[in-house]
Amino acid sequence: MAKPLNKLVSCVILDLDGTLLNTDGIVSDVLKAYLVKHEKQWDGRRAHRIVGKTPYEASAAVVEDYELPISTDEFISEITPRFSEQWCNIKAQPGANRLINHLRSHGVPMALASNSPKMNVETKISYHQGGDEVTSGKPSPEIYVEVAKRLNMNPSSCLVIEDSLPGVTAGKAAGMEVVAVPSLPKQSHLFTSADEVINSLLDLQPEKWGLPAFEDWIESTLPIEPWYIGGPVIKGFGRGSKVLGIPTANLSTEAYSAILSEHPSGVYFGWARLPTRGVYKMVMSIGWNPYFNNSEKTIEPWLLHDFNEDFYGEELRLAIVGYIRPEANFPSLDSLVAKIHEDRKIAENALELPLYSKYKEDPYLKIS
Ligand code: ADP
Ligand code: RBF
Ligand code: MG
Repeated sequence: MAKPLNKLVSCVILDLDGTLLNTDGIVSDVLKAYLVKHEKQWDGRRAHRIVGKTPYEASAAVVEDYELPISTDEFISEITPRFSEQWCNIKAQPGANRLINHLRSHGVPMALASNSPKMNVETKISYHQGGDEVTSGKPSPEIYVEVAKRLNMNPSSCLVIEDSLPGVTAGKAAGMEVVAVPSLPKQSHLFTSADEVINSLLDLQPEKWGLPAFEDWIESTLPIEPWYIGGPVIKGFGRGSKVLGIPTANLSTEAYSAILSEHPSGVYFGWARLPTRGVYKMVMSIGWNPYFNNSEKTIEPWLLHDFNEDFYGEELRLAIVGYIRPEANFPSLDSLVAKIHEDRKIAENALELPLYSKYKEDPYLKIS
């Protein structure tokens, strides 16, 4: 069956918290610390109860979920100063600045639609915005209807980008096209009402909606600001990746939870260094390996070299310089393996380009 074409749009409305801004980490850090005061423990599995809600609704949910012996208003007055201290540490989601610059440079009208008016002010992003003047938060379509009015656009000409379920519901109820970018892991199956679900803003294809395509992909790769991780090679799942001809020298994710939460799961490439052996091309997956449905994130670099032996315990350093694709599920192990070999070719070729090859000399790979 041919995939139906998406509706063509002429403007984009972006959710702020969780979509353009990586707020989840700060929210969970603040709540984790605060709950200790009440001798309660933060439960990451309940994070979905607060995502996409107004500050008041989210607070009410926390008071209820953790059976706190205070009112929602008391909770808000205690938690607000703790959040205010942290707002300065909020980072943009990967791809957020790229998307905004792309839309702006092509003159695509855009707007923000946040549930949290305070954050709009403090982040000083000067676009059209709603949130401060609507009476009901998402999932009510009100905020999206209001923003479309201010943009002078028909709702059907608007593309909404949202990370939360209430936000997606609001966008659809407003009669808009909606792309979901779930900010919490393993939630994509819940977003059935969205017109498309993507893993991160890096995967957005504006041309699917009649908007200008990104022009920064180079030979099936997306250059990124390099990031670095390293540590001793640990035992993985022992699934016989080696038997498949795809050995992956796993790194521990423990020391890197902060840096990993800043980067979307997916297939990346770059340079790998083993101190006694040298620097090698590398292609890797970071994430939950949807085909195996792991419950933990793994870091699995495949060094593109024949070693003829194991090197468990050796210190491995990675400079990650480009992105290839999101992790995917596959109908068979054969098709997963074929895709990984395709990734290998893409990485091997790309790493010859000066843009990427220069990082072979990166100081991080030289320090002993
Ligand atoms: P595990 O499940 O323990 O990660 P794998 O089957 O993925 O086992 O094999 C990975 C191990 O193979 C690495 O830890 C490393 O010691 C070794 N190895 C040999 N050649 C390579 C290579 N080219 N890339 C990555 N690891 C390799
Ligand atoms: N696992 C997945 O479930 N989905 C993927 O899309 C995926 N892509 C990968 C890409 C590369 C370059 C590598 C090295 C691994 C990838 N894996 C993926 C991880 C794979 O499932 C894991 O290494 C297994 O242990 C292989 O048997
Ligand atoms: Mg491995």
